This record gives sequence, C-alpha cells and structure tokens, in this order.
Amino acid sequence: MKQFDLVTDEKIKSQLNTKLIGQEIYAFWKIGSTNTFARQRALHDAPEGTVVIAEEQTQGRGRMTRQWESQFGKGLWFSVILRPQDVSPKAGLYTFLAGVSVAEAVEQLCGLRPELKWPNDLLLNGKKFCGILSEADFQNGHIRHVILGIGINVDHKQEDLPNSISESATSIRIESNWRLDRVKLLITVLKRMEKNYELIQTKGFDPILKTWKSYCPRLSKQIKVRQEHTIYEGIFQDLDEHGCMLLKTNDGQMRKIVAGDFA
Ligand code: BT5
Repeated sequence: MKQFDLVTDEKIKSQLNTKLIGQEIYAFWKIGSTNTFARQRALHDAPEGTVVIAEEQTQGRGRMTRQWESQFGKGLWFSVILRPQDVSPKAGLYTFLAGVSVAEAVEQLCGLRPELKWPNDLLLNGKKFCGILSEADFQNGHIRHVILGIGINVDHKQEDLPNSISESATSIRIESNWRLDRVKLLITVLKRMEKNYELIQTKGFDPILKTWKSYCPRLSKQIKVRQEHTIYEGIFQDLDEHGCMLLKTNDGQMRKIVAGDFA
C-alpha cells in the first residue's frame, strides 16, 4: 500500500477538530484486536475519547467469539473509549450511538442510506458492510468504560472478500463504485459520534434511538429472530429504553429480545 493511502495518527489529528474524541490516538499497522488493546488502555486510565485504529487485525472479534475479517488497508478497524457517567444497564445503548454515527457519516459522504439491523449491523443493499462490538466494564453498578469497536468494509472489491463472507458481506466501494478516502470517513464518523454523545449527555438516549429507528426499515415488519436455539417470529414493534427488541410474536405475546440475530 502506498504511504499516502495509510491511515496515520498525523493525518487524523490534522483534520479532526473534535474536543473529546480522538484527542489521543494509537494507530497500528497490525494488531490482534483494537478492542482488546483499547480495553487494556482503558483499564490503565486512558482518557475518554481515546481512539485505537489498525490497518490490519489478526484476531478481529465479533460477538460471541466470532471472527471479524480485517484485511490490511481495506477497511476501518477501530475502537473508541468512552467513560459515560451512567448506570450499568445503559451500557448496551452505546452500540446505537456507534451505529447511528456510522450510518450518518456514510450517508453524508456517499449519499447511500445504510440500513441499521438490530442490534449491531449496518447493511448496504441487504449485505453487511459494518459491524459493531461494544464491550464494557463496570464498577459499583456504574459503567467504568465502554469500548466501541467498529469495523467498516471500505475499499474491498468483490474478489477481496474472504470466501466465508463473500455472499453475506459487501463494502462501500462495491456498493458505490467509488474509493472513499478512509481518513475522511473516519473523521466524519468521529465527529458525528462526538455530536451524538453530547446529545445523549444533554437529552438522554431518546433522540439517538429515534434516529436509529429511522434507518431501520425492518421496524414494524414481520421478522424472525434467533436467540440461542429458539427462533421467534413476529412484528418488530419497537426498542425499549435499554435497546432491547420488543417483538410481538405471532401468538400475540410481546417478547423482549435482549440478544440475538435475525434468522
Ligand atoms: C460484529 O459481530 O459484527 C462486530 C464486529 C466488530 C468489529 C470491530 S473491528 C474493530 C474492533 N476490534 C475488534 O476486534 N472488533 C471490533 P457479529 O454480529 O458477531 O458478526 C460477526 C459475523 O460477521 C461473522 O461471524 C461473519 O459472519 C461476519 N463477518 C466477519 N467479518 C466480516 C466483515 N469484514 N464484513 C462483513 N461481515 C463480516
């Protein structure tokens, strides 16, 4: 990869005019997982807003020990440390902050409107181009820190996608036919995140959840959700105040889905 294509901390810092997010940046060529490194830094009192980014992850993680494919130079693989003054049950809501910030940034820069898929995916034309892994530590019933891990497929051509995901995944380049500058996208996501984080601090999560729902065409539609070994079918009615899915199942019951996947 040519030097000018790399995402370096100098490039990020020279374009980022945020007050909180990205004041401290760790940029790597290669790392196991940016979330793992960010958590270690967070436990050692790294300041709120610290960003950890890598050109390649050798042990990129999804939820439930799944793997996240993170090839060199093809995407944005990064984590942000937040330290919200909030109670533990609210931790899961920060996934929605990340999802909305990425959706807004992609729409602003590419004119493509991504679909947000509960709880942590972003899709373009029905295929996944971004996944979010939010992990938190707690202290006395409060959040100590949240690590927002974000993986965005930016520059993959169809043939760059590993076989395991070539049917289900896509990238911004595949969908827009355009090579989006990764630094520009990162900066836009981080700026949106700062703005949305301020909004949460002043107005709570309602405005973010409202925006999230506006990017979710499956809301109010018939869906299937897999939770462990059970598949539930019904109407995706709403999100509750903790970001859980409220599913009105076909037998008329309202079921709260805490974690799961669309079948
Ligand atoms: C996620 O998990 O979607 C969360 C992914 C978070 C990745 C970021 S990158 C920076 C930070 N550091 C980390 O180590 N992780 C975070 P989940 O919903 O469990 O989805 C995982 C599934 O997505 C896999 O089992 C594959 O099917 C699929 N997948 C893997 N890599 C992909 C990719 N690059 N693009 C699209 N789909 C992928």
